[in-house]
Amino acid sequence: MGRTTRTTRGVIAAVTSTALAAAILVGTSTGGAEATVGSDFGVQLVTVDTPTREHKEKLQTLGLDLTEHAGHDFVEVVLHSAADATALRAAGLTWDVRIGDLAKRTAEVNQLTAEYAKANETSPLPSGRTEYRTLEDYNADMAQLTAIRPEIVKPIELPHTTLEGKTVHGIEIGKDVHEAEDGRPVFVIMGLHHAREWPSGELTMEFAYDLVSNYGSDDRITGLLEKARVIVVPVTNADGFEKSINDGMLVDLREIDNGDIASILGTPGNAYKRKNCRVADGQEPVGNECALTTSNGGYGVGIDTNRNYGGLWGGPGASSEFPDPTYRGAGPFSEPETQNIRELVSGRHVTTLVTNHTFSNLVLRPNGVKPDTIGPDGNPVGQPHDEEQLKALGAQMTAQNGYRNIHGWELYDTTGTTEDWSYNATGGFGYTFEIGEHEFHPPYPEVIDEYLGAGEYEGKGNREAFLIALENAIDEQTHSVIAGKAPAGTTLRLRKSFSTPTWENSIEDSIDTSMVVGESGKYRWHVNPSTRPVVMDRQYQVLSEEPTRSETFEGAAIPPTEHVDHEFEVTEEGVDLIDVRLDWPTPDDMDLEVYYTEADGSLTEVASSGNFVNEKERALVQNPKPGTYVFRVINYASVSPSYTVTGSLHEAHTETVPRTLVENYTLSCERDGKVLDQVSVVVDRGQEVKGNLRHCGGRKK
Ligand code: 0X9
Ligand code: ZN
Repeated sequence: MGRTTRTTRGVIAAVTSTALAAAILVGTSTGGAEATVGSDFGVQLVTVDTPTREHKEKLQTLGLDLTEHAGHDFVEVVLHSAADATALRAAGLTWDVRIGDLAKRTAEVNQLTAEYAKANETSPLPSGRTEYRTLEDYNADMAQLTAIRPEIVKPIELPHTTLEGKTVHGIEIGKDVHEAEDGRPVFVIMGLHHAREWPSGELTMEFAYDLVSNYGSDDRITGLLEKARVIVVPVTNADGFEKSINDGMLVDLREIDNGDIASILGTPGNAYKRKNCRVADGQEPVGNECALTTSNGGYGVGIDTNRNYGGLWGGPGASSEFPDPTYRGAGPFSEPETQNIRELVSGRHVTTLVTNHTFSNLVLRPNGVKPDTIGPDGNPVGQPHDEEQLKALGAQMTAQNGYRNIHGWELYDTTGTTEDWSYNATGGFGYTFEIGEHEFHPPYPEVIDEYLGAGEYEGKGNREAFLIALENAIDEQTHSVIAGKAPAGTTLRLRKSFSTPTWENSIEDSIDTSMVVGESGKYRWHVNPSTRPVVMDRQYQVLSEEPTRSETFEGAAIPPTEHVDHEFEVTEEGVDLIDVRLDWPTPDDMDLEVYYTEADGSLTEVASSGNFVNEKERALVQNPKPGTYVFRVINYASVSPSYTVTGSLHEAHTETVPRTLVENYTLSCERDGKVLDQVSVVVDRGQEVKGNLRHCGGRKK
């Protein structure tokens, strides 16, 4: 076994008095395997040593392609060029080359998928596929589903063509899908915001196959499609994906890496492209420019579509520099790919949304930045208003796929992501799935396992997680309902305009939706709440200044790479928090981990340092149960000083940023394009209200 992914942030929402400060200079020790630098530089996967938060912060400033495969003291990074290696070295960071010159091994690894496809005419997937789809395959499959079951499948062309002029396709699935909107809630599932994350499109497409082929024969799926409409957009970034998939199939490193760390990656050219085809701000690619600009592994061009959405656009965790891997673009929604999704989501009541990515086995929910981050309104960003429900649904889904159920920020800070906009602007629940454990696009058999579930998750998997997300979309407890009567055939409209805060400004946003009253003259419209989460009250935690008890341990020098443990007893019940601080006199690298001693004597890590700047090292344990805790002090430096480590018990209290607005929709009835009546409607989550339209005219003749 290689290193495993661990969470570095077990605790949340403690507010420090200082806002984010500048990164502190990291140690400059050298060593570790050096990358081969030369003109024949092959794409590499390296493991960069990040013993402290400062190392991670430094690494984040370098504009490199960081993977999410990261742990407490390492981050896996894709080096696309000799310049990338030079940047790492210049920053004083050390690394091990996990896999060098992956290009050479392309053929070797492609074979795994090819072998599977050869040995198996069909797979157990709903479509029976045995290998990755190309862009043409996706479009053909959507056309096929439309052709096979036209009564429940409607093709959708998203409104904006890509920078290369491609149409982005989707399908809408549901009972009577061709009839006018009848007030049913909408579930949206998407893939391939990031070009190289092939399984994210595969699982999205398989879910569509599953729904379509089981409608009418499977009661659960039939019921779901009677109550909801499902919109499937498997390839949101069609330009980028086309480059990635056409430029070579995968490389499986496990074969190469002696079964050590199972990981990624690398084929030549664009196989590991992440972004879209924007060649420079405001410019569209000419001819084959996007595909040809493979310098820096295809990083030479593009905007990160998952940093380009309007919500807090321009904030932490997104780069302002073209062509960094997380370049946010020239402005919020500057890209056709994000405009497409914006218009899709603003034109319906998308009560639940899933955006698929790869990898790391995670289900991520808002928010994208740490709760103690001071947001553009001058208050801590805090927890999402609907944290309890969002977390509960996340837990239901991760019980199916075995992933971790965490906030986006627990991975790393991001702003301008899909669901951080969609949730905060529309109130619809939104999740990012990071599918798969090891790599951006593994051999195809793993895609099958991720969908259907394997091992202890056999028969569950993401299939079941997606079905639960769809069930949530129809659950009235998690959205709102407007009900009433109006003459059959009347068009009802529900609208609202608002400003969505970006990091330094705001953008004009709106929701504009409609439905047609059915024959009965009664309607029930499943909508998102009228007041957006972003203006609702939200909570954050503040610690008592004085500890209720504290204990300090002093230690002498620790030899390099070794550690010393100190035991700290908690006998009190109901403690809110242990604040553990490690201090030493010189600027060396020391690290701190906190463990709980289980009944059998084994240690479970409950916290580690990493979140707090302007502190030497600090770890917080929330709601600690009584027992013996171990403070582990680790020396990463060649010269280690003496140190002190202090554990303090604190009370914490929850503060609330009050709701700033009560927002309403404007509900109107129209006939032949003429507005007959108009009222304002305020409706909260879980609530049903009457739509009091009185002047919608008599019964239709
Ligand atoms: O960085 C991203 O865009 C996502 N990871 S990926 O490796 N697939 O690129 C994670 C974004 C998750 N964060 C939030 N949605 N808050
Ligand atoms: Zn992604």
